[in-house]
Amino acid sequence: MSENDCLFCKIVQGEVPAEIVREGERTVAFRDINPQAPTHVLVIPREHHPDAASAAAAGTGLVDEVTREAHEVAKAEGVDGTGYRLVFNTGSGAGQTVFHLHAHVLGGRGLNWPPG
Ligand code: D5M
Repeated sequence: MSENDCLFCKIVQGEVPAEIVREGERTVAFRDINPQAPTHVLVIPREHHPDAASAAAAGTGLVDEVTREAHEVAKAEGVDGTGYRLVFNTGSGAGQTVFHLHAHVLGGRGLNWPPG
């Protein structure tokens, strides 16, 4: 999918509404539309990268920043103490449906392992 018709680029640009919980210079965090846990927030870079691997390959520290922002979200949501899950679905076989890098921050309930 190109940047032009990327759903999460449209959220960054304010063209698609989202419940934004945190904004950084290079990142935006918003609640998942289909929450799988009491806390389910997506952290994305403003810049378009299809997945975490391609963002990491760019070598600009963006994946680190997404991860730091995810921890700030977990703290703000009060789930850092009990623990939270940070998920980068990568590839359609792993369940990735939106091809703009996003970290799922999941918490607020017991989380099983292995995931489904
Ligand atoms: O995760 C993609 C996630 O994106 C999935 O959990 C639903 C969520 N989603 C899809 N559209 C929206 C909008 N408009 N707002 C908020 N959240 C959204 P993946 O890892 O690609 O399966």
